[in-house]
Amino acid sequence: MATSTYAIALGSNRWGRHGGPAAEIRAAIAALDGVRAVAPIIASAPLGPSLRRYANSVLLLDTSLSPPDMLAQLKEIERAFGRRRGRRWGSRVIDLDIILWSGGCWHGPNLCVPHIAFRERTFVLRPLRQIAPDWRDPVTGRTVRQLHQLVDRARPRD
Ligand code: A4P
Ligand code: MG
Repeated sequence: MATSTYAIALGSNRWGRHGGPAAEIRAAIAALDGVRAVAPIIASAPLGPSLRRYANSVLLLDTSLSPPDMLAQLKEIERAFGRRRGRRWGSRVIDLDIILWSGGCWHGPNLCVPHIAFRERTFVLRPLRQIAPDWRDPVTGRTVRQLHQLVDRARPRD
């Protein structure tokens, strides 16, 4: 089966069974198959109502999984890590989002790729730029490097 590449964003702002947010991120990376690049973990100020700071990273992985199957695997890891369903944007042990897929766009009932909000998020674009600066967003035609420069200019802090 054909292999494709995904960029997956990881976020945590709660302690879990593996330790603090950065430890939870490292454990989630270890739980995934096909990982070929991982950006250094950063600390970021929370976007939204949560008060706790986040640890964030982005990784690239190669797999033959379709986008819905990839999402199912990410949700399974979130469950195994003890993420509770609750308030949207609430504190979480681990949040795993599909940011980009080498196949381009995917629109399903529970899945939209590219991730709808990634172009505005420094905590996604900064790590993503370190591992995939030239990846082109299929919607805007801009590279990750260009998208990062745009948010950085708009909001120099963070
Ligand atoms: N879904 C649709 N498209 C995707 C995709 N590309 N990747 C659906 C993953 N999931 C996708 O997400 C809700 C549903 O979105 C999923 O079941 C899936 O079917 P969720 O992760 O279960 O819920 P959520 O995380 O509460 O909502 P959402 O929209 O993912 O929240 P965000 O936008 O991810 O925001 N601040 C900092 N500094 N760092 C962070 O990491 N994260 C959030 C969460 C807020 N503030 C943050 C951070
Ligand atoms: Mg999410």
